[in-house]
Amino acid sequence: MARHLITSALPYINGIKHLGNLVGSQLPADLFARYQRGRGNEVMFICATDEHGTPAELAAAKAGQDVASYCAELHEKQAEIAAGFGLSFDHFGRSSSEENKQLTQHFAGVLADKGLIREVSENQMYSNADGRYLPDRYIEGTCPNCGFDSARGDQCDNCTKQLDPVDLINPYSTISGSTDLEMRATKHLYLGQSQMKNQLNDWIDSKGDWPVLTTSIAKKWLNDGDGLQDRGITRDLDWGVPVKRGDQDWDGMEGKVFYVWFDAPIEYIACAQEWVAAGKGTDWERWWRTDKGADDVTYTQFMGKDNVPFHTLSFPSTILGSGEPWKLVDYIKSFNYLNYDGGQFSTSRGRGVFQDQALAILPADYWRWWLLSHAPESSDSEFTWENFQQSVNKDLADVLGNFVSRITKFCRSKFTEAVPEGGSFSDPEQALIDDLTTKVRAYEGFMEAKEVRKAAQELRSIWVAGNEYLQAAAPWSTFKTDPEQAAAQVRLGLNLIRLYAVLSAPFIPFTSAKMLEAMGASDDSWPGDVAEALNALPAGHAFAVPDVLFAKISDEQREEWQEKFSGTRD
Ligand code: B3M
Ligand code: ZN
Repeated sequence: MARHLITSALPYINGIKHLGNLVGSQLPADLFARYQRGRGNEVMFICATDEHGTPAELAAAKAGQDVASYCAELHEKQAEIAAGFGLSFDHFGRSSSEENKQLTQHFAGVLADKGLIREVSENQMYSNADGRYLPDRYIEGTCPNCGFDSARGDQCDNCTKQLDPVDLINPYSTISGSTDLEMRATKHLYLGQSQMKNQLNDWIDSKGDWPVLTTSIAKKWLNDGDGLQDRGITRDLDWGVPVKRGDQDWDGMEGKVFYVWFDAPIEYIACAQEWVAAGKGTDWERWWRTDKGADDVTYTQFMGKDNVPFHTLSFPSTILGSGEPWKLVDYIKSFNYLNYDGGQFSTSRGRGVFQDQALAILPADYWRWWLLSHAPESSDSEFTWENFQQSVNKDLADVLGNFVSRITKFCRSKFTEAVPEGGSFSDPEQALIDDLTTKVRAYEGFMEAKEVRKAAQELRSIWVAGNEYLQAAAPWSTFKTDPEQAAAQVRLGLNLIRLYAVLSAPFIPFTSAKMLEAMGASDDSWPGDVAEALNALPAGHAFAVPDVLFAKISDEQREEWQEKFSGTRD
């Protein structure tokens, strides 16, 4: 049994996310986790809310709440929505946990001992109007790299370059809008990423199978210009992990906290400790410590492209630099952006569909299927209501839903609500089994390779093959002349429903469970031999006709939603 550690990028705590955030990390990670569990492998699937830094402080201030209670509330909300989408985390933790605080301080201490953290006296942007320093998102301006005019103090969302507030051209405070800023001397800690450059470069070169999107971004920041820069890992903020060297105070660092991007990836590890503390497991080290059994773990990370520099350069600097036997990531799957109906999703302008709104209008599987089958892998992709309607109506309602309803209803009307007996398989059935065998093996290949769109296409073609078989075999005609043969055809059809439920579970888990339940199938094991899997429900096995699995989206609904989500969030 293989062991898979799987992490999704940690969603910021600052509000309910839109669908782009879902498809960029959590959903494909869930697909992979469900697939690996389905294959009988052992999985640890981790996610958490990313609760520190300026995003949290700014959002809490806007909501008029103190940061801690804002985070606690939003964590619960995000957890509820994640459950609504069927995200099967083994634990959904919080980066503000005690575990993460201690582990972050531990790493800082070890890195300092190794000479990888240095103290820097520097000038930081201070806002006279706001009476405070302006780190990260408290400041915006023009990107010195690409000219984008609302680059943030810590990163440009347009070109992904990691920035420092002092790099910005024409900077202004995002609190007050004030441009009355001045440089003030303060002391900060820097992570010596530049010393790690060769090691990181060799490591990334050894990952020939990684998506080009991942390696190209990593290589760009490793080699462009002056090469990899050291990063400031402390901030003049109140909210965050207090700067300490292990459990020792750090001279001159009183009142400062670690930068959110220093502690957030460490939460991947701390979350496994939280999983133990929550009584869900007993041994987190066998997932994370190579000296405690994690050397045979395969670790896969999922994230949007803007998160790649932090996962290919910064976090590995922490892990490798510590010299301790922590598990390093084996594969980084990154995604482009999902756009919305001719523009970008916009949280601030309420443009696009937010996760809670999506669940309020349609069941999770409709969204899961569309999002995954249109995952922005090789380029950005776009959500349009027309495309969504078409995909739901065709793939889910016409192809899969219709297959299930037709065969179960036909059996009930001509036989009984039990798998019919008699007849035998001949050439068309064998041809279908051969075809499905090829397709199932291809599907597995795409799933192993984390090729999300290709896997969806292959799954759809598996559904189509069953439909085409049924159309050609036409048991409703056969029944009139040869009821025995019709019985064999229907028996195969009913078994296909069970097989489809098993294969489709990673994409549409809720529907898959309904299908298995209707078929009275207790065996949901992954198909080895397809012919054998199509004999799992023997003659006489009772089933029930399920309710409609997928309702079609009407033109009126589509228009209504198009209008509703065009601009303002209520
Ligand atoms: N919270 C950024 C984001 O949500 C950040 C990811 C952290 S992963 C350790 O896109
Ligand atoms: Zn830029």
